[in-house]
Amino acid sequence: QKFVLSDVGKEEQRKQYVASLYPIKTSLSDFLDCDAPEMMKMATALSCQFSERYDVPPTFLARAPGRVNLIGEHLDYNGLPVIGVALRQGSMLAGCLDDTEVIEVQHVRRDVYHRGKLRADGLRMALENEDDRLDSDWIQYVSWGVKAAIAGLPKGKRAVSGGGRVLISGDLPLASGLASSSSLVTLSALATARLNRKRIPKQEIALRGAEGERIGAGTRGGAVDHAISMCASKGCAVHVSFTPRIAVRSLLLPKNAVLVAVGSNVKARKGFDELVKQQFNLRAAECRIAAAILARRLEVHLEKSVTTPGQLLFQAKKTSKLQCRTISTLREKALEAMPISEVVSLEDVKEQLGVQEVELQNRFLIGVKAETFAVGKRMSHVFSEAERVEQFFELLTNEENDDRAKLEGMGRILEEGHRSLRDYYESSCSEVDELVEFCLANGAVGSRVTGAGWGGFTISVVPVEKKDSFLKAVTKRVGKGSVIEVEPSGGACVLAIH
Ligand code: NG1
Ligand code: MG
Repeated sequence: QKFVLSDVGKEEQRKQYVASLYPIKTSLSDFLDCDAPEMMKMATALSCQFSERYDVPPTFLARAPGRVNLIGEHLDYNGLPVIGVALRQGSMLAGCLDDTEVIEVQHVRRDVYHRGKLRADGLRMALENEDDRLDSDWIQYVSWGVKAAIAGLPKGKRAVSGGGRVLISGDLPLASGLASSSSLVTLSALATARLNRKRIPKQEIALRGAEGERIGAGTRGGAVDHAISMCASKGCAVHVSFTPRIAVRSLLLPKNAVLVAVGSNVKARKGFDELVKQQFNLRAAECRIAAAILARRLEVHLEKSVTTPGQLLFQAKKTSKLQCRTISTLREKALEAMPISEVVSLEDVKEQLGVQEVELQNRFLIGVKAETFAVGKRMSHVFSEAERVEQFFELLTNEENDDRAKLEGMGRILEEGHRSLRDYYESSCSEVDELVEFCLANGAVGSRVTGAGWGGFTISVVPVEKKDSFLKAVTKRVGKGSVIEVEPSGGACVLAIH
């Protein structure tokens, strides 16, 4: 037989495509990515409860992990890379398909969560009259995931109805910066693909989930939570970049370092707490405004649709006059063009960008109500944080660094990251700052606020020999439920049950 190069190309492409699809596992330990008895118990209990509640056994399980960001905080929606780790903790679901066009949704904690029904396209149906003290907000997250997935499913005649029953459980602390909301949205999108008997790429689910959450919750966040949840590899940290398109790389962590997430017990419920949502969205608006002003000052052309610092860097690299190949040179140029102390008013923005009220509202503010914008401080965080992501990546991938150097380097980078979030991005709070100090005083080589902030969790790097004493000290301070020893999990997947 003749050797045809294009066939090899096609076969390679096909293999790559298959590898990009969300995985379907056939054994429980593969599905869970571990043999931990408590995880096995959780999955088995979920499956049993499903059978009890619905009188039929589930035909599949699905799980989507939460994540903890190591570095690159508030960079995803700014179009710049983030490094994080998928957690063993996350959201899990048991489901079965039927030939209706309705999805019945229940949570294992029926003492806390209302049950509900969604149309197969994600539209919410009227709640059944149950105890109205139960939380019904949570079903929104499910509906955003379903809607997002449906919008992304391959077009064409749908032969099946997409309906079924699902029972959901989870073991992530809520509203704490560990992506509890995104893991539920991602899980729901994944389950929707399954209910519709469709295999779609992991990254597609991640992007759809992020979009669904942005539209649904009204928070102007990015896709890092969903990307890590879908694309992580077991035992590894994940580097996610967004410009020009989403790309994921796995990184090995040094064996002498233990990562511990410690909660402040201050909740920041972005999706439903208007004050936190405004703060979060204000930061995103400040960054859009800053990127657009900087683009003008540095004479870099930005598309109207993407005014992010990430896009600024991408375009700056292509602008030969600027000689700006790296994030460090861009940072220097940005500092010259926009001092840290610079604050602009609404009038300044209009004047400097030459925009009218309508464009200002629709392109930059997007629902944010504010009079002034601390553009200098925000850019100081964004560019220095982007440099820290590069340093972190280099630290972990350069073979010349031994584990000791890696441990110490990670610690230093986390510490600098915290100072930047506290002083320049102003997304921490006093309880979290005190907790960071406490972690450092009890053996961590680096510690910082993680996730969106204004409360929630911290992440610490602890030398393995100090692990026990560190865990003891933090558990005494915040309680067992707020301490997570990070065990890097693989990404979301489905378990087919026959
Ligand atoms: P958390 O705090 O886990 O909800 C949020 C955003 C992320 C990212 C981080 C800050 C959403 C769904 N999540 O995460 O995209 O911007 O804050 O780094 O908006
Ligand atoms: Mg969230």
